[in-house]
Parts: sequence; C-alpha cells; structure tokens
Amino acid sequence: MPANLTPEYFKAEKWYKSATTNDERILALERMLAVMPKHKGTDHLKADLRKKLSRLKDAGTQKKGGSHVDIFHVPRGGAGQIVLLGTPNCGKSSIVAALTNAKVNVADFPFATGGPVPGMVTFEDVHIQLVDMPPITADYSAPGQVGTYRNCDMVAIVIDLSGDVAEQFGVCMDFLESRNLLIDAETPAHDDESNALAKEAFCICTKSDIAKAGALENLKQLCKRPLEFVEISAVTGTGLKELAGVFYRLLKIIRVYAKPPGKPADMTEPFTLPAGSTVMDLATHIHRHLAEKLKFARIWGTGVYDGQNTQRNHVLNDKDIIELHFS
Ligand SMILES: Nc1nc2c(ncn2[C@@H]2O[C@H](COP(=O)(O)OP(=O)(O)OP(=O)(O)O)[C@@H](O)[C@H]2O)c(=O)[nH]1
Ligand SMILES: [Mg+2]
Repeated sequence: MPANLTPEYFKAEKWYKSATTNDERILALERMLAVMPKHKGTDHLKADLRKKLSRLKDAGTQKKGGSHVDIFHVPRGGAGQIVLLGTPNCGKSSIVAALTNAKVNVADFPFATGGPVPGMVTFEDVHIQLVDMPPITADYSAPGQVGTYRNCDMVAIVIDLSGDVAEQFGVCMDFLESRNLLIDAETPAHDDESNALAKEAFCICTKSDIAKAGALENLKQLCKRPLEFVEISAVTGTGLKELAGVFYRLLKIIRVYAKPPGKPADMTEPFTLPAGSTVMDLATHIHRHLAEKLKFARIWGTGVYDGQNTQRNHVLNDKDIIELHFS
C-alpha cells in the first residue's frame, strides 16, 4: 500500500468495497483516482485502478442480460421524486403515512421498513413522489440502497428531534458525502459522462411534539451546508400541511397549462417543468418533432398581458396558460 493515502481516499475505497452495482463501482473508482495523491509512490495503484475502471466500463457497454431484479430501483412518478434518508425509528414511515396513501409500516421498533415504498403527495394540482426507505446506521446500509438515492430528484434527511440529533445527522451526512451524493461546488449533479451523481437535499426535523430542548438550533449549528430545515410532528400534525408546498418549492419546478387555440385550457392536468423553462422547452416536452414547427405562443399569466404573443425563448412562470401555435 503506497504511503500518503488520505482519509478521503480511504472513504472512497470504502464506498467502492460496499458498492453492489457496476455503475456505483465506477463512480467510486473515479473518486479514488481523483483524490489520490499524485506522486511516484501511487503510480502502480493508479494504473491498477485505471485498469479496473476500464474493465467495468467495457462490461457496461456489453449487452446486459439476466433477470436480476433491483428492489431499490423505484421508477419515477409524478413531478419529482423525493427519497427519505434516516436512522432507525426516526419517523420516516410516519411521514409517508401522513402525506400519502401508500401502505407503509409504522412501528416503535427499528428496521420496521425493509425496502423502498413510494407514495404520492399532492400539492394543489401537482403530484410529487415520496419514497419511504429502510434505515441506515453508521455501519450498515442495505446493499443497493444507495441506488435509490442516486436516481432520485432530491434527498430528504429525516432527523428525530427527540433523539441524539448530532449522531443522526453525522450518520446521514457521512452516508451522503462519502458517496458523492450531495451537490456542492466540487460535486455536480452529473459526472463528466452525464451519469447521475449528486443531489439537492434538505432536512425534515420530526417529532417536534417530543423534541429535546434546543434540538433544532443544535442541528442548525452542526450543519456546515446551506440546507433548509423544516420542523414537523407526524403525531400532532404540526408543519405537515405545509410540507407538500415545501417539496414543490425545493424541487424548483413550475406547472403550466396547455391551451389549444380557440378552446379553453385544460386546467386539470398541468405540465411540470424545471424552473427557468421556456416556451420551446414546453413544446419539446409535449412533442419533440412538433416543437420544430413552433412559431409562437400566446400566454396568460405572470409578467405578460393576457394573451400576449411571445417567442420560443420566453421564460415561463408557475401557473402560466400557454397556447402554442405551429406552422
Ligand atoms: N411523538 C411522536 N412520535 C412519532 C412521530 N413520528 C413517528 N413517531 C413514532 O416513532 C416510531 C417510529 O416511527 P416510524 O415512522 O416507523 O420510523 P421509521 O424511521 O420509519 O423507522 P424504520 O423503518 O425502522 O427506520 C413509531 O412508534 C411512531 O409512532 C412524531 O412526530 N411524534
Ligand atoms: Mg420505516
């Protein structure tokens, strides 16, 4: 083993050893190579890791066969997917039970949840997917569990305010940071090859009805990242009503309604798009080929007068009604 390997390298190596899929192993190897000190003593190790990496990438380009079922793969539904992360018994399933119709297992013993359980949260006329998950501890996460987080839109870290907030937060942050799962200046949403990498995250602080004094303030002080904290109680209902709106805001999406020319808009099924989307983005979302024929759009909504003609690059706002005109 070459000298001078850093704690960051060993973290990445731990990630590599615990990975259960080739995609995850590739990400971990890339991280090991990126954080490895560059000197003569690491030349052999570097060559070895590069060989492993290229073998894994070759395997990835070959046809995938077999009938392996990944229970941690949760197909996306709704306008965005938020996946819960937390230590045993912290109250994850209770949140999903309170906000969705999903059949989850709420229990006063740890590890009551064994696999992901998706449910739909409704915010006004938008549906957002919320996924209950098995717990993690400092030493254990289920094999493959990281895959659910890697493929979601946002991670909700759940902290039990009646427990040891520092320990819970440490376990969750270590899980996320050691796998490059948190977006920051050095960790983008996608790696150089457009594979999903890091996520936005926020904190749901639950059991506010039995919180230890000063727990939320302690937690905020511990946190070195610009995370948002939302306080709730699944038992008394405090903060629950607002939670769906918080999900919607943090997902940074907008909803817009399409209107056929000369007819009323369909106000029942909005299209949801990333905030900042344009008229052209909406047209492409509805029909990629039709979008090439888009001439202009009329809009009723924010920052325009009713029925104003706009160009393809006009940026849409939440709740805009759009009439697309094609050539
Ligand atoms: N007082 C209080 N108890 C809560 C609250 N939320 C959950 N609980 C209780 O905490 C215990 C654990 O809740 P769960 O929702 O099953 O916790 P979990 O995080 O899903 O647990 P695992 O699946 O084992 O990881 C249950 O006894 C719940 O009734 C809350 O807001 N206030
Ligand atoms: Mg549970």
